[in-house]
Amino acid sequence: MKPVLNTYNICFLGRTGNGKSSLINSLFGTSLSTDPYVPCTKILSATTKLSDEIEGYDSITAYDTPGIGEFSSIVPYQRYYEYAVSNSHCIVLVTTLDRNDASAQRLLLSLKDFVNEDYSPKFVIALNHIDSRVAIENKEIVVWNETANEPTEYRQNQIDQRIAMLDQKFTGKFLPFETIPVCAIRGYGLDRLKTSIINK
Ligand SMILES: Nc1nc2c(ncn2[C@@H]2O[C@H](COP(=O)(O)OP(=O)(O)OP(=O)(O)O)[C@@H](O)[C@H]2O)c(=O)[nH]1
Ligand SMILES: [Mg+2]
Repeated sequence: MKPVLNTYNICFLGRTGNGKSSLINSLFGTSLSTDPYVPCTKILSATTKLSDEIEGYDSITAYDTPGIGEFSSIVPYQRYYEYAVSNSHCIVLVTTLDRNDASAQRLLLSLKDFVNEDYSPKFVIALNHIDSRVAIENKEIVVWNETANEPTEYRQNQIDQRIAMLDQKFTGKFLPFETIPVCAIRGYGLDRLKTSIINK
């Protein structure tokens, strides 16, 4: 008998360094390579974990993709993106507070025809790196409440503004979505992100 896994597939896309591999590691306990300085993921990887978290599925598969922005065109990795998107029940765009969204918008536009209608896939934007530091006139602003492990009020205002900006930029361009603020390395927002990813 040939065993079959009925697996729920999740594809992570986004600019290099935005934290796709880190988020997968935090969400699913994997050990994918990450790097603070140089583009890290160079091939498509699929990690499958047995799970009864999603009704009707035996496992969860996370597709980690190479980041966009490393080359002036996305052609070198395009086939990976097309394959992962066409096999996914949920597509996660990982972004940051940085306002540079043009490359992600172009990528999603190029992948629209590869969405698998049979899966009625979800689309989620993970707003990562929300603990990134900021200095104004050489004075560092406190953006993270270490005790509560959550953004400070100052940072929460920026997050709210960024979410409104993402609504403007991505609504009607790919699939309906919700944006979840997260911090991969501090474990913030991960339960909410997971719920959004797996709730059909
Ligand atoms: N401060 C902070 N650092 C983060 C966060 N998420 C990821 N990082 C760091 O950012 C760097 C890049 O993260 P990766 O997970 O390698 O990013 P990636 O999107 O997979 O990058 P590519 O594989 O090049 O596409 C690593 O050094 C991570 O430790 C976060 O929320 N906050
Ligand atoms: Mg990576």
